[in-house]
Amino acid sequence: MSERMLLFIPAYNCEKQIVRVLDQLDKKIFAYFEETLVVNNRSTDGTEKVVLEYIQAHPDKPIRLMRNTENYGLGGSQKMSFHYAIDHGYDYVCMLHGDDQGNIHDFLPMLHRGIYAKYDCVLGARFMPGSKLEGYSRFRTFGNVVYNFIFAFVTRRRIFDLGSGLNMYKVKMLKDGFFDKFPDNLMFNYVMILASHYYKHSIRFYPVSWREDDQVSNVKMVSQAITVLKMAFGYLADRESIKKEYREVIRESYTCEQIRGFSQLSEDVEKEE
Ligand SMILES: Nc1nc2c(ncn2[C@@H]2O[C@H](COP(=O)(O)OP(=O)(O)O)[C@@H](O)[C@H]2O)c(=O)[nH]1
Ligand SMILES: [Mg+2]
Repeated sequence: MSERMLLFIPAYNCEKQIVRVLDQLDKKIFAYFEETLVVNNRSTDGTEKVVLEYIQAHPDKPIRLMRNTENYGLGGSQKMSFHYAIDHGYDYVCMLHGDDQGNIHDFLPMLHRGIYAKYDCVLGARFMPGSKLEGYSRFRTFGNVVYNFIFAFVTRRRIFDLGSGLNMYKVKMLKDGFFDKFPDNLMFNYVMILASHYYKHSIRFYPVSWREDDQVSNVKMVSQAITVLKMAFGYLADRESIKKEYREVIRESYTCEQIRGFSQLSEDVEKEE
């Protein structure tokens, strides 16, 4: 494998779903991804315990369990993982949410065809021809489509999702840390879309499936909708605002500790391929 790819799974209080996500990871997936980081964002449930047990029961899977030094939010967990990818010499970094709403296999045709190589990022899209939604209310879908249009107006390009849980980024594009001051919460990806306009990143939306069954969404719909709208129009009024401090808590760095690695044996096998 000449291109090195990292998969990371942000996980926060998803003890019921995380095992199903790890079960998605099979030989086809590991043919592309050298290692998978499960990033436990200081869950208060049994997330860490079930992941630990899973790694012990599946020594053949190159899965590493990490724990953030503090709860960094979803945006902060992405920053931590992006920097891990940069520091460890990866070429691509892919995120898959830990609550089993998406499916990494949706990206296989994209990986197989090498589409990722032609863009700075490939963003999983839930609201695009070819996407599949399960358990999403019409109201929620409608709200998302309206917001996609607003962001399309602001960024002057078609937008099919503001932040699904399955995205792939070229590490080269992340190296200067342009995202370090972006929000640490669930709004991180919205600002990433605005930034792609400012920094002229090339984006490819790719249709994915997304389901909601036993997951609890933490998106506080109304308050978040208003904040997001302010961000979009704030950027429209002043594009330099993309460089401002978006966080509530300012941090120097985003760090984690390893709770459990994978066996040397599987690491050696990986290297030989
Ligand atoms: N809400 C929340 N999710 C986090 C955090 N850290 C990691 N995550 C993970 O981020 C993903 C998205 O969160 P979720 O609340 O499901 O948002 P949504 O699916 O985008 O509506 C889930 O897989 C969580 O496990 C955090 O601090 N807060
Ligand atoms: Mg979710």
